Amino acid sequence: MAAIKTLPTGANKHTFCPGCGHGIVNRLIRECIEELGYQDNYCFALAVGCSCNLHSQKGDFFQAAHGRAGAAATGIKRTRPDMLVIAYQGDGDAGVIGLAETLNAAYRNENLSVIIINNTNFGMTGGQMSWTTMPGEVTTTSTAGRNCDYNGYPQHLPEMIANSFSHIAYSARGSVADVKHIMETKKMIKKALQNQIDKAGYSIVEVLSPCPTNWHLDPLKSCDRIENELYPEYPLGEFKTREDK
Ligand SMILES: Cc1ncc(C[n+]2csc(CCOP(=O)(O)OP(=O)(O)O)c2C)c(N)n1
Ligand code: SF4
Repeated sequence: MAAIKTLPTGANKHTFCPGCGHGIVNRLIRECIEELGYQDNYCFALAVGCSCNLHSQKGDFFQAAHGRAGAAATGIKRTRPDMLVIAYQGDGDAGVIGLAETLNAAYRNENLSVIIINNTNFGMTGGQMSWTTMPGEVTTTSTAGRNCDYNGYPQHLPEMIANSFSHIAYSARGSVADVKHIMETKKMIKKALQNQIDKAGYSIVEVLSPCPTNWHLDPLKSCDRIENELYPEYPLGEFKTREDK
């Protein structure tokens, strides 16, 4: 029997928790890489966090120090401009500890594709509060619920970058909570990669992603939470496109 669909090049059995959105996003990125013909010429600049699980996949990876994937990706891209370079990070890595590197890479309009997983917590280390944690959300470091007057309010990195650096190529937010949004997110990721191929400059895609383990919800209820709680705080869509330039 002929195969009608196979795994994209480099995809391997992953080591994320069951129901985690990281695995879906990884699959989307790999499909896009292959569809764009870059399966033999790409490199991930990997964040510290659950992103590290990408080491279970095949391909080229550079393990950056925590928060430094924006700087590491810059170095790789400047050294190998022919290579498709993807900074793959969590919200804690890109926003909390790595904000300087993230903003400066965008400010310099580095020709990069940055994919950020927003799961509203520091997943790998046990679910601590991140800057994306929702108001009132209970985490291991906000046990009474996030008090925004004391801890600050949720931050919106794609909007922040789109509003601050109008010269970048692309800024968007997607979701992997259901099939429709997974397909829309794939289009966003593909645009971010195509922009890099076209030397259009910096592209960032944040993806709302379930973390069933630290949310203490089953995978389906985690997707419901994204739809019901996260969409009002984190609107989906494109905040900056090449056409706006
Ligand atoms: C310099 C440094 N500080 C802290 C840590 C501990 N640490 C490892 S992963 C992580 C949080 C990652 O959270 P996030 O970026 O949101 O990614 P997720 O795991 O949720 O995908 C932290 C604080 C570290 N490894 N290095
Ligand atoms: S801890 Fe959360 S983000 Fe990390 S692999 Fe598990 S479900 Fe995914």
